[in-house]
Amino acid sequence: MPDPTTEPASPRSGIDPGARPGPGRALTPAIEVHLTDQDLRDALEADVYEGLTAPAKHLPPIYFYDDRGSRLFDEITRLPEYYPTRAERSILENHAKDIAARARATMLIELGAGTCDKSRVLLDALLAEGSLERFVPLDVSDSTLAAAAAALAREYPDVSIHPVVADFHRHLHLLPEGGTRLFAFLGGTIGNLDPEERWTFLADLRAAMAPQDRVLIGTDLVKDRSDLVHAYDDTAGVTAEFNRNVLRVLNRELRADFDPETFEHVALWNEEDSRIEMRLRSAVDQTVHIADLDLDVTFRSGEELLTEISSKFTPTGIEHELAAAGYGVVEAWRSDGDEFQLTLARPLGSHAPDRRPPDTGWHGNIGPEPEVAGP
Ligand code: AVJ
Repeated sequence: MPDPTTEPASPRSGIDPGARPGPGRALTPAIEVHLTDQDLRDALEADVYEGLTAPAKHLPPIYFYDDRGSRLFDEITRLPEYYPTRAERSILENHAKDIAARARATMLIELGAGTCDKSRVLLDALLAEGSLERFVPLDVSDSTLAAAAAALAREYPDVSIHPVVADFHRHLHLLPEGGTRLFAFLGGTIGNLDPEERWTFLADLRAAMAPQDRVLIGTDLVKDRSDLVHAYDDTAGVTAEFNRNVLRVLNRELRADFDPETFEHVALWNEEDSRIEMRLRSAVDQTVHIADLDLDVTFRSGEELLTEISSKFTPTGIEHELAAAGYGVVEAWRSDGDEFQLTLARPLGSHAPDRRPPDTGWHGNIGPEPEVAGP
């Protein structure tokens, strides 16, 4: 990996940064780019090669989200079975004022902002609090960000909108500094990370934070296992299509020849690691060719490909994991029925913790990848 401190930030839209829209002027915001199309392409090739040649096949969940995948995810958020989005939104709507009063942020930085849907609730509250000057949505997708930023610039003419195309695993130290920042990591996306990845992410963020900065994290909570499984295996089959969509993405981007219909959607609750796992199970013995990687991948009938983990947390676990990464909980808010939690945390101590994860995460030991071999 190149040293990120030497990576140039190139304004992609061609707008002179010196002529950026100030308060009261709603022009198309210039985008700060730390991640190029070539970086994304390199990562895709490396991730897919590594994941599909591993003994227990796996793919990172980020590749679900092309245009079709993003639309399917949007549909998921409206399914009767999928409670997390509604639960998080209800917390935001009920407590945005408290969050804003606690954070008093001049800058809201949203990690994995996507369409910036949820940002508006926080933006409104921080504006009402009278502190907000700037909004920095961060995402890996420049097209999504550009559209969202343009809309926000029109809706919030008094807020400086500063979209950043970057990867929150690598570029946290390159984000705008100064004032009082509120980092928001919503949607339960942190649940896609395993305990070690969470520790690394939290420690990186901690290292980038000033004492007055705060972070707001959305986490799905442990609950009845059948409610959990149904949220990831809906009767309309939308989540199944979303899961299989990653194969369509590989077909298009890497000239692979997956037949998505030969893979069954599997959602299971892994009790030991406290997470939902989505997998694709090959219904037949088959060999898939991935032309751009010059790679043949064989699947035995029944063999499973791990496509996503979605970790579920307990309030104490969240507190412990935050403490291990150098944070103290300021306040936590839960939705009705304790389905979901938003936690506001602050950096503790004068510097970041050791660059080494602790032995235990929010759920005990960091174990190896689960067995996903077929019968
Ligand atoms: C966007 C990662 C929070 O884990 O619940 C929804 C993605 N996957 N249904 C989640 C997802 C299947 C979602 N996150």
